[in-house]
Amino acid sequence: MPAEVKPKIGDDAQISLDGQEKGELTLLAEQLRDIGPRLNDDPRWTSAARELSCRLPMRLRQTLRRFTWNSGREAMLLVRNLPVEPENVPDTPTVRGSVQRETTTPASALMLIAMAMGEVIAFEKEKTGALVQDVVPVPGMEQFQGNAGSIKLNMHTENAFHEHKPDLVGLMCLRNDHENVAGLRVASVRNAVPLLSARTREILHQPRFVTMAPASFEMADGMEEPHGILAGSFEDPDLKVDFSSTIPSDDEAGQAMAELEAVIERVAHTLILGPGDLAFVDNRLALHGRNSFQPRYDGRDRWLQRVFVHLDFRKSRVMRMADGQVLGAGEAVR
Ligand SMILES: O=C(O)CCC(=O)C(=O)O
Ligand SMILES: [Fe+2]
Repeated sequence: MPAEVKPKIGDDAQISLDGQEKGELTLLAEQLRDIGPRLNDDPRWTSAARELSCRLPMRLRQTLRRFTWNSGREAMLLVRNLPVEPENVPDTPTVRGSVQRETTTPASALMLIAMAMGEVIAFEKEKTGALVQDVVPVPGMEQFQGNAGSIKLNMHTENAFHEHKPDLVGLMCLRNDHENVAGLRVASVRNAVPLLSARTREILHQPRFVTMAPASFEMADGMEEPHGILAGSFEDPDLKVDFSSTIPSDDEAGQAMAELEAVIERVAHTLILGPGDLAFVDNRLALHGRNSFQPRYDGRDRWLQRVFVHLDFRKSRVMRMADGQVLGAGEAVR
C-alpha cells in the first residue's frame, strides 16, 4: 500500500479494486495476455486490448471516465490491487532501455486500463518506441536525471519539449526498492497556483522559458520555441516545466521559476507504490519526479512499468506511420 508523506490525497483520486473486481480484471488480463502474437507492440494485440478494455469492471470504468473528464485537484489517479503476484515477478532488469515486449498479466492489466482512457502511444526515439517500458535503476547511471537513475529525479512534465507530449503517464509498480523508500512524487498545479503571488503567476504565463529536448531525441538545435510554464485559463491553467531542462530567458523569469519550484516541493505527494499499485498522472496539470534510493542490482530492485496515453489520437497523426501507436519523424515534409 502506498503511504503518503505530506497531505493525504482524497478518495476521489484513488480506487482500490475489491476481490471481485480484481478477479474480473485478472480474467480479462489473462485473456488479453494469451492473444497472439503475445507481443505488446503488435497492432493485432493492441487492437484486442482496445476492444477488451470496454469490459473492465463497471466501477473502475466509471472512475476512469470521470478522470478523463476532469482529473481533479490532485490531477492524478491511484488504482490499487491490480493482478501483480510478487512471487511471480521475474528478476528486475538492469539494462538501459529495457522494455516489456512479451505480454504478461500485469502489463495486460496496465494496457487495458490505459486503453479504456485513450490511446497508448510511444516515441520512436525513446525506449525503441515500445509501448510498455521498464523503469528500473541501471548500474553506472545512478546520477542520471532520467528514470534509469537513483538520485533524486527533479519534478518534470513528461517529454515537456514535445509538441505531442503524453496527456497521461501511467506508472505501475511490480516491485519497490529493498528499503521501501523509493517514492513517485506528484504535484498538481491546482494545489500550487493558490500559493503563488499574482505577479509570479503572470510571469509564468508569459513565453519567457524554453525547454530543451533530451539528447536521446536528436532534435535539431534551436528548434525550441519560448513558452509559458502556465498556459490557458488563468484560474485553472495547464502546467509545463521540467526543472532539469527548462531554462528561463531572464532573471525575473528565473525567480518566478524558483518560486514555483519551492511551492511544488511543498505540495508534492510522495507515493511509495507497492506491487499492484498504479498511478496515472495528468501530464497537463501535474509534475512528477522521484526521491532517491539505493539500488543493489541483485534482481530485486525497484521495477515500474510505464505507459503514455493520448486523449486525442488524431492530433499526432502526421507523426505516426500507418496510423500506428508510435510517434516518429512521420511523413516527409512536402
Ligand atoms: O521512478 C519514478 O517513480 C518516476 C520516473 C519517471 O519520471 C518516469 O519514468 O517518467
Ligand atoms: Fe517522468
